[in-house]
Amino acid sequence: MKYLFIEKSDGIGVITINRPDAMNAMNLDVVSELSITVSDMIADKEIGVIIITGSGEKAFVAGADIKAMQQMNAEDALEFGKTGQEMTLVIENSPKPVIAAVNGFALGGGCEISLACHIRVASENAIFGQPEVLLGLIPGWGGTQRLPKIVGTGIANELITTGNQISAQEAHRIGLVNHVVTQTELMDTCKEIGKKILNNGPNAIAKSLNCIHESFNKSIEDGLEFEVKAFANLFSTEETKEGLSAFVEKRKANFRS
Ligand code: CO8
Repeated sequence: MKYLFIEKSDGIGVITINRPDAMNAMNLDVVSELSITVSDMIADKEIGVIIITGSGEKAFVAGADIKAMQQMNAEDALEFGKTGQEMTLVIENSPKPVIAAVNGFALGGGCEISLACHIRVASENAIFGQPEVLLGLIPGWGGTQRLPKIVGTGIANELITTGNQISAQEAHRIGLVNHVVTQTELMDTCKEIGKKILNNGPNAIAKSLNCIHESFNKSIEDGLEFEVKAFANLFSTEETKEGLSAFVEKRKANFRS
């Protein structure tokens, strides 16, 4: 991969977006590489958790590539927008938790990549924002759809229409990120979360994420029905038998050998 560093160890895959001369901004090539790499990690039996971060100490991803967009017509923009949206769906629909390790600017498309991740952890210097309106644009990789679900409509309305950039602490206050840590602690914190997840049943994790995701599309009755079917289905898996037996036998469950 030209724009990504890929590292796999102890069940955790780390994808580092590396385009240092452009603050890790995403052109079509970077978008495609990220989609392919997340898909590969989803298919990789050795990987149970995925972390996405940016290289360097200044930027997670400073957005979609503005210089590339300056050259686009409406048709190009539709393709760029759709390809980016597909990338966010690959991340969001991953049955393996995807953690955003936000190490600096997460603006526009960069913020939107983090929104598609299941868990966001920020370093103290991280800055979040949807500044598209400053460019005469709107968020095009899911910002108008996912941000209100995460922080509420009123806050999303203000962030998107003002284009305000907010600190990691403010992002934490409004529930946009789960934790704020120093930059040196960032990757270890994400890996610690990843290790805790890896102790648990992979089917149960995947079904939990799926049920949470479906809660946005269903009435409470339909969502509960979806949940209880997923719950019951687990009882025919070896994983659930192992988890329940391990408790009764007073031993640690072994889900991943
Ligand atoms: N695209 C392209 N190049 C970028 C981008 C970007 N998003 N961000 C930074 N760069 C480049 C700069 O142009 C500069 O390059 P050069 O040295 O060749 O001039 C280099 O990175 C370093 O940047 P700065 O000198 O500006 O660094 P600063 O530390 O002064 O500032 C900032 C850092 C604050 C991050 C600043 O670069 C900035 O404001 N960047 C733009 C942020 C932004 O507006 N992002 C949103 C873009 S729009 C978007 O993401 C839409 C997503 C949906 C797409 C849907 C498709 C249809």
